[in-house]
Amino acid sequence: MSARSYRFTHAITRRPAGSIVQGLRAVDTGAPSLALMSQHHADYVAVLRSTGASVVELDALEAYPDSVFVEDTALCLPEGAVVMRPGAPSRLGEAGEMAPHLRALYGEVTMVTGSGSFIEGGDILTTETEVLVGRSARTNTAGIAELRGLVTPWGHKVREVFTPPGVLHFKTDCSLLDEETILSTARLDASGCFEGYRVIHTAAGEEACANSIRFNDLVLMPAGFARTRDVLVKAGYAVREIGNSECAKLDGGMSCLSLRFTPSS
Ligand code: CIR
Repeated sequence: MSARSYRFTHAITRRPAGSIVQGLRAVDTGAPSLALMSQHHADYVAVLRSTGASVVELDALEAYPDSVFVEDTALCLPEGAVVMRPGAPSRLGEAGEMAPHLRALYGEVTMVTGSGSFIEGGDILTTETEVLVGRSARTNTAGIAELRGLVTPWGHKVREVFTPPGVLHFKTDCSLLDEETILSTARLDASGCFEGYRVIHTAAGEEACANSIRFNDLVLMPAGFARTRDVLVKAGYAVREIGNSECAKLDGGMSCLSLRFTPSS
């Protein structure tokens, strides 16, 4: 196996904007601190770079409060990138802002364009063998069908699954750990969507750390979830914990903060 689902030469991130205080959130638990979020963001970028990857840090986009969460703007595969159509109206324009940066690094960049198609990168988990896409309040069947049409010619299999009610994105509740292993909340795993994979559950009460990422040799997880961290360390993963208190106020975690890829052209 090539491990192309978690070995990456590149990542794109975007610095948080002052407008982050207006970012979307399911429940208001107070305004995020831009200073602390920026510090956590710098730590995150440093850990990505420590694996040897080249990390592009884009400037903050004040017009889009949630633009630090770049993952939702595109799906990056080895063969090419697909620019998403975010289902959150305030985020729709973010995708177009990302397109030129992807074109600078990729030979092939396509777009989801249908006016009724909505899809956000947070709903997409790419494993070694398939692309799982969760229907959610942000991602609909039309968006998934359009994505399937774009990536099938590149040799990818798209499987439509669903995001549990009340959960923002599919990947809010899961992450890829290696070729065969998924970190998942018990509630998402109960849907049966990971049949055939080895699944490690987040510890009870630690569901908020399911949004972690495997990036080259490291697993980046939000700080503060000791029981799940210990399970991962015991299972042999090299874990790095990153402060996530401010992004968590906006329902964001480790995956949202980067696009991770190895362009093949
Ligand atoms: C939003 O609601 O769109 C942002 N506040 C959080 C986006 C998190 N993105 C992700 O999980 N991929």
